[in-house]
Amino acid sequence: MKQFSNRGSFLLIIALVLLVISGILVISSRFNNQEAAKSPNASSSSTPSSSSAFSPTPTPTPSSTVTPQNTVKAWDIFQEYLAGIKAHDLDRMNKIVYEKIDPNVYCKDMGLGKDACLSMIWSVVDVMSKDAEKQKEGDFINVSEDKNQIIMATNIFPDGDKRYTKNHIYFVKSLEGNTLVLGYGTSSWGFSGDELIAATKDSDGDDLPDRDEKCVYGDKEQYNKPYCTKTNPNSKDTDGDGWWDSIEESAKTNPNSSQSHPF
Ligand SMILES: [Ca+2]
Ligand SMILES: [Ca+2]
Ligand SMILES: [Ca+2]
Repeated sequence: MKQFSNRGSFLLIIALVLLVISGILVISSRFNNQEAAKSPNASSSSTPSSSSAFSPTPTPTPSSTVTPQNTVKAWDIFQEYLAGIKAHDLDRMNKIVYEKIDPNVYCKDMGLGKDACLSMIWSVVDVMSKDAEKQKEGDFINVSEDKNQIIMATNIFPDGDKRYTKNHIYFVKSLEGNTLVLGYGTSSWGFSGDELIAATKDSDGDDLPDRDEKCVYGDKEQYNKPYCTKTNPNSKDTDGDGWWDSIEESAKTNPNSSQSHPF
């Protein structure tokens, strides 16, 4: 899964490993960058408090909400995913993630055998899950869903010394109607006020800041640039294939090509 944390270098490290691990990590790579500064520890983000939530951007209005095709809530699926990690049960985890992990091929390029590969995978994913386990369903108040995908996100909230954080969980729905975890991540910013508002403005509500879509950044966002998506900041689905820009970016499909999509 993904884990992202600050958009600083620290996450980059974690994200790289995690990305390898699964689609969940994918999300993190995107979220990681918006902060300029040092990287906080990915697992150090505090649980958001709705009472202290600071939302510099309007809460996205859920777009075309539909009844999920299966009766299991997305949040419960995410908890099952975390339980699979906690139990170090790869089969259990793979049943509900978008990007399956096969330890026989996953670490091939690293020259690791199956056992060493699994050990590496769990060591990385455990860090993410420990942070994710602290999250509360009620904090993910920004929910967008349609027939293909679900985005759950918290508001942006103060998180330590001059830092602001937002947590995100992405899901995609398979052709069979199963909801799969695409990624979990944390975005952090090391600045506030007008700079934070400008950096996090999301005109189309696809959970990608305008700046990431337009690839135009402020002075304190030097780490963002590798994550620019070159997508339309006024359309959740730039290529019109039914999959939102942020989902495609996390799933590693091309948000600018209707021929490329998760399913
Ligand atoms: Ca956007
Ligand atoms: Ca967009
Ligand atoms: Ca699309």
